[in-house]
Amino acid sequence: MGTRGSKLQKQAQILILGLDGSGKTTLLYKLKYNESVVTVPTVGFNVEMLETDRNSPSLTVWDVGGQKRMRPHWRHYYSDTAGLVFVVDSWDQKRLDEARKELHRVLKYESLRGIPLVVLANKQDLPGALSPDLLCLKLDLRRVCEGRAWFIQPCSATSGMGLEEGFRRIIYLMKTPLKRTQEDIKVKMRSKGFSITAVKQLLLCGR
Ligand SMILES: Nc1nc2c(ncn2[C@@H]2O[C@H](COP(=O)(O)OP(=O)(O)OP(=O)(O)O)[C@@H](O)[C@H]2O)c(=O)[nH]1
Ligand SMILES: [Mg+2]
Repeated sequence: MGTRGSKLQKQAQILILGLDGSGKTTLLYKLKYNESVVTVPTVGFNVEMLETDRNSPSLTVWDVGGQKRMRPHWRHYYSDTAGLVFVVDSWDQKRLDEARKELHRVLKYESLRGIPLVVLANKQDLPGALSPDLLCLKLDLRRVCEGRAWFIQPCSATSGMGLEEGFRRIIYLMKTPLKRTQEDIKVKMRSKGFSITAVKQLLLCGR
C-alpha cells in the first residue's frame, strides 16, 4: 500500500488540526456522542476512539489546540498519523489566509508526506460561509496537495451535517492507494457521462 498504507493497521490515528475556533473540539464530540458541547479553547489535546465498521480500522482521533502558542506542538503528533483532517471556519474570511499558511506549513513536513488529507469546510450553517469550491481555490489546495489523496467536505460541527461523510472519506483515502482512488473517480464520472476534461478538473480539485 506504499507510504500511506504502511501506517494503516487495525487501529489508525487521525490528527485533527486547524486554527483556534475553527470547530475541531465541537466536531469531535458531536461525532463521538452526537452532542453539541460548549467548548473552551483547547490547551493541549483531546483524544477519543471512534468506532467504525468491521472492515475499517478503529480510529484514535487527536484534536490538538489551534491557538498560535499551541501550533509549534502540532509536529509532535505527526509521526503516527495515518490521516490528517484540517478544519477551516468557512465563514471567517478574515482568517482564511492564516489558515492557508498553517495548512501549507503542516503539509511540508516529511513525516506527513503522502498522508491523505480531508479539509472540513466547517460552519456551513452560517449565512455567508464560503463554498467548498471557493475554499479549494483560496487555500490553493490543488497545488499544495499534488501527490496526495485529498478531499474537501462541507460540514457543520454544530448540526453534524457532513461530519460522518468527512470521516468516511478519510478512511476510504487511507485504505485505497492514490492511483486506485483516481481510477475509481474516473470510472464513476465516465459512467455518468462526464467528459475526460471534466474528470481531469474534478481530480485536480479532489472532489
Ligand atoms: N455556527 C457554528 N458554530 C460552530 C461550528 N463549529 C464550531 N462552532 C463554534 O465555534 C466555536 C469554537 O469551536 P471549538 O470547537 O472550540 O474550536 P476549536 O477548533 O476546538 O478551537 P481551539 O481548541 O482553540 O483550537 C464554538 O463557539 C463553537 O460552538 C459550526 O459548525 N457552526
Ligand atoms: Mg478545541
